[in-house]
Amino acid sequence: MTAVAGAFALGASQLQAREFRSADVQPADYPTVKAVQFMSDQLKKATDGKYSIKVFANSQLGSEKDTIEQVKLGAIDFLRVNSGTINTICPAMMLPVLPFVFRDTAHMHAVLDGPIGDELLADCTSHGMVGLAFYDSGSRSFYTKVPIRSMADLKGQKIRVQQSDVWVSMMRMLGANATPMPTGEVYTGLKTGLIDGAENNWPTYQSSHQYEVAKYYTLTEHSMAPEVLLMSQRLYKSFTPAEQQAVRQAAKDSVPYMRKLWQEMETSSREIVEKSGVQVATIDKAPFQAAMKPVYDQFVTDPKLKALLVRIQETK
Ligand code: BDP
Repeated sequence: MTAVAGAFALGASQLQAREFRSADVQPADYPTVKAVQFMSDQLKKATDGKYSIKVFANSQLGSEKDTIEQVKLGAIDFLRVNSGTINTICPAMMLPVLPFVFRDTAHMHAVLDGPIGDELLADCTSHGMVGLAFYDSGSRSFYTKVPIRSMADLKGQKIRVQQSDVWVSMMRMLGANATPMPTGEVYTGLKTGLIDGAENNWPTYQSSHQYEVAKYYTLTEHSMAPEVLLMSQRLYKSFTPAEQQAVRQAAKDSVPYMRKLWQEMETSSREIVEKSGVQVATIDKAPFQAAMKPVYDQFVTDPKLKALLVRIQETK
């Protein structure tokens, strides 16, 4: 009798089993993609096989801008995106993008792992999404076809940026010409000369092969814009409270896993790039910090955001 009941229960849950779709612009072996696959395994265990997630890597479901719209509508279930693009929808997400806002990785983790991180994620809730977790993305530096020895060398350079006003403004403040475009188009843009340079972390620079076409990497480390994992609010609302808890937990559990992969890839990507003959240069960051500072007053005007910014800066 028990065995029959058990078998029936299994059949019922199999009937209901659902595989959700998650979008990512990065390639299949990138830490963000692997982390969401890890999360899927956790979720599957926690829901007795009912729910799992399939990650569509490599911009298969569209650019970040497009997939943000789709997750808002509920057409895509999950989305791993960068704070640099999602801030066009959830304004609080602009704060972790701001130039030199984090002193270092430890400061960033202290902010994002605590209540401030939860408040930043919650800002997406009123926009049809539920923010689940932050993932690391290291720091972003410029890479160009010509050496950048001082800030003046960026003047007039066509620099690709993420599709967001705050990035366009930051480039203007440095004297560069901002060219917003989806990440999937940057390699070709560099190769054809549509743009002169871009800025990103080691793993993106390497895995996208951009290092083969823009061979001067200058360590400005001007932004630590983290990655964000979101889901459609419509889907979230269709879950029972226990399922909502399970999905949040699975997302949180994937964070340490992601961080380990991230550290490994930062090192290996840098090695690959340096071995290929890319010229890596350090530079005095102070002029960059000073030139980009007005972006704070320009974009952080809402009193709530201002208060959050102060809390970020005061976090030990
Ligand atoms: C990478 C992020 C990716 C962004 C990309 C960009 O992982 O999500 O799309 O930067 O610059 O670091 O657009």
